Amino acid sequence: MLVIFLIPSFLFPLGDASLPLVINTWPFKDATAAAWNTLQSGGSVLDAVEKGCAQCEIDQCDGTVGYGGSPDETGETTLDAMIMNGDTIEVGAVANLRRIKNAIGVARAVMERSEHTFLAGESASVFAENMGFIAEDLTTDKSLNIFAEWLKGNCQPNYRKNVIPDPSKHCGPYKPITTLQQDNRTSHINIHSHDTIGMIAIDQAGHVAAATSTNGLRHKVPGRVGDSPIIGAGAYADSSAGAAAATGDGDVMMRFLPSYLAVEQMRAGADPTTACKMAISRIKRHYSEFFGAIICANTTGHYGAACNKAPSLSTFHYMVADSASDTPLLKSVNCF
Ligand code: SD4
Repeated sequence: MLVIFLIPSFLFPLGDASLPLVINTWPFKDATAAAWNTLQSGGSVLDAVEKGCAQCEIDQCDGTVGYGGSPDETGETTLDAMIMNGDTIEVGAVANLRRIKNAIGVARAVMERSEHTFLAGESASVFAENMGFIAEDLTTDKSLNIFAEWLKGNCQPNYRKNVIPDPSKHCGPYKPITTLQQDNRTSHINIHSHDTIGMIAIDQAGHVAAATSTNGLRHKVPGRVGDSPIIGAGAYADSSAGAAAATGDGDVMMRFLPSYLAVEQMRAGADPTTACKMAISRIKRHYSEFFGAIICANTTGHYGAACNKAPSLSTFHYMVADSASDTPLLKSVNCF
């Protein structure tokens, strides 16, 4: 039985520095434990982040990772995932993956069994099936129910604009209107409808890896890809600097490559908390109310996190396991 202790991060402005280290977004403690146990039993940092994210795919963490969550406009669940080796800067990513539950496993297969970096859509699923992943229906009673309720509520909320019929009142099919209206994007995203797992592992020798896995955004337009599988947006890892992983409104966040920015700030000497804050601040300049958070860790095992204070996010929770704790600890940071 895992015990979780809540420790406010202001008590440790730089975080504890203790390697090895596992850190992940949101209070997904079983994922942290899976990654930590993998490291403890001799697995690599890549194995650790893969196992950690895979645990969330099995557990359907908050319904926002793995099968049976976030049905799109047609009711289908599709998955995005990415894994990055900070030693070699190799990456494997999949987006809009259909029918395969183990998206992070497929991302790793893209990295290790092809010369490519990123596969998307139906063809990514065919690749996965050829690599031995089992094709299954990702729909569950829960996702069917979410979809049915959404249809009953006139397809609200949705992510359409500049179309007829008026998407704020009606379901599609939609057609474009000729004159584009002012973009007054209202975020339909909040702590309940939207999160993802982003994970970093660093071993004693300073090898760094990062990974993400998500089922994206509830009621997304089919084909939509979030920030999670985008290299430098959802996560980034470089064993000469550190790693970062982001969570939140991917449609906005991917425009700023926040994970890459944070890693480069750490390379330039910023401590992880400062690097995380700089990445959030960059987005805030343009989208003051965006929903999002980021975790950062450097190669000495210092870590931090930051989040944007938004109507639905005032405190961000994340998990840490390191040799000082030897068990997953729940951490929190106040958003700014
Ligand atoms: C996305 N950022 O698809 C991802 C997943 C998520 O919090 O929910 N992040 O936008």
